[in-house]
Amino acid sequence: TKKKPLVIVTRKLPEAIETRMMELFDSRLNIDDSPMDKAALIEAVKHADVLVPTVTDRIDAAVLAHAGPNLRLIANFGNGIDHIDLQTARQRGITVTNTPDVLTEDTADMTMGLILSVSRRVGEGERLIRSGDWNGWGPTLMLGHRIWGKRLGIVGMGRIGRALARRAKGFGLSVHYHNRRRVHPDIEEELDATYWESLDQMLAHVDVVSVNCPHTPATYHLLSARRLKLLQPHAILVNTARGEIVDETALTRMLANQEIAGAGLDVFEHEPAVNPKLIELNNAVLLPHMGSATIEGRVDMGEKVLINIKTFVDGHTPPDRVIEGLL
Ligand code: 8YV
Repeated sequence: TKKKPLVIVTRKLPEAIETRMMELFDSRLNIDDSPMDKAALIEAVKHADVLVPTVTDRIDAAVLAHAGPNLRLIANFGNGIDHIDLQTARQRGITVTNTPDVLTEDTADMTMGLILSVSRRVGEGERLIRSGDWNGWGPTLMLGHRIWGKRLGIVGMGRIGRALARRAKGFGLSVHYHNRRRVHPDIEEELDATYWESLDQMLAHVDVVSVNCPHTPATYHLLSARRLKLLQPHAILVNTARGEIVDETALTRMLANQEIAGAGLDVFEHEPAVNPKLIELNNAVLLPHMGSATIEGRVDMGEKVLINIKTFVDGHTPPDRVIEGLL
């Protein structure tokens, strides 16, 4: 029989996935979930046939320079692959896969949760009770803004953007979007979504902005200081995509000066570091990158990883091969 491929997994995955991983492959798991430093990553790419990284592993050209001849597949546990240098991987003949679809709905849920939390001051209300200072109901206590009847502008109408649009419609928001390409008219109609070719114009028009595009060189600081200034003072911004898409320093300044009303952030420019000024702000709801963090979703992601590896080592094109030019 053929020798099983050596699969190195950088983080601890759900138990059911690890069990299957051990059955199928010669798997090296990360039992205590201690993060791999650069030296450990380099060791891993030297020896593995398949590497399973996560968003916390920076697989850049410097790491890939040490890739051994056996490394043929990087099967990412997660959808975003901005932490992997795709060009270098391609040049070295390494296939990259991700885990789309299975985290779409969970991430859209969390995005909706952030929109509600910011506009209805969920974090502030929680803090008031926990501080012990709550004196009881009052007619002007903790007033937020209603979201029904407001305009939502989605930046990036891919899978998560569309799942968010469906939810937003149910909450009575009107849906606007900006995307590199206009989506199919049937989808636009189904989602009741209005296309804005100009991101600038959409930003000036909406009450809520949600960032749902991938982080690529083209979207780095897409929401720049200049663009953020186009937002209306009552607008709120939520980001469940990647911190790098928004100029965090400019956003923080605008929140502090109340130039926009609030922000809900699940992702940050320099994770796990969070701008200390953001932490002091009451009008920011901050979450530790948990947009897709459901028990079910993590298992689904793991199953996707298993299928991608299995298909690849059996000699076929894995279902979730990342195609560089498409991003
Ligand atoms: C994952 C994410 O938890 O999939 C993504 O792009 O940001 C998260 O849903 C993370 O990537 C795991 O690697």
